[in-house]
Amino acid sequence: MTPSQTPQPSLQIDRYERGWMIAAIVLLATFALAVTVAGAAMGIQLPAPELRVNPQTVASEGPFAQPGVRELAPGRYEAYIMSQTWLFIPREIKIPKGSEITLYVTSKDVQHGFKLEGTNINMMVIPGQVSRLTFRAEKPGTYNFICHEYCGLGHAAMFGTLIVTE
Ligand SMILES: [Cu+2]
Repeated sequence: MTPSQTPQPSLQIDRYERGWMIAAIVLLATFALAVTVAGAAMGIQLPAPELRVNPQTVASEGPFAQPGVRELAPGRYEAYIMSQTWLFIPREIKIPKGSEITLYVTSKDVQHGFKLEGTNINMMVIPGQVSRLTFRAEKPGTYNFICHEYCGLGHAAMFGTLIVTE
């Protein structure tokens, strides 16, 4: 018998190892399913980098030169929000209940964050990039948006308010 003809033992996997391998595969499949359901059925979106801007000129040219809310159509709004140490411009946004607002946020200095409290609107604000998410205002009320990325001494005071009116 030459070495190549030696019968190969079949692959033996320990019972516990097999169990953990199956558990890991089931877990991955569950996560993939959860992400698919969240994206397709529950409208959960990833904050996408919308476009690139020059942080040195973003405050003086383009849509962020006049930050604020614009009405695109009845019930459809967009807001351009400028983040800088340590405030959001504009500080207050007002939209009626039932409308939809697309938020475009950028920073002209350091990295900030944007979280709309009580909702799943949460994104990083990175100089040179514009982050975008869409919020549907279903419940009237006052929602604060806060910076959640430590940006210096005044970070704790960096917030604004989105008011959903009746
Ligand atoms: Cu901050």
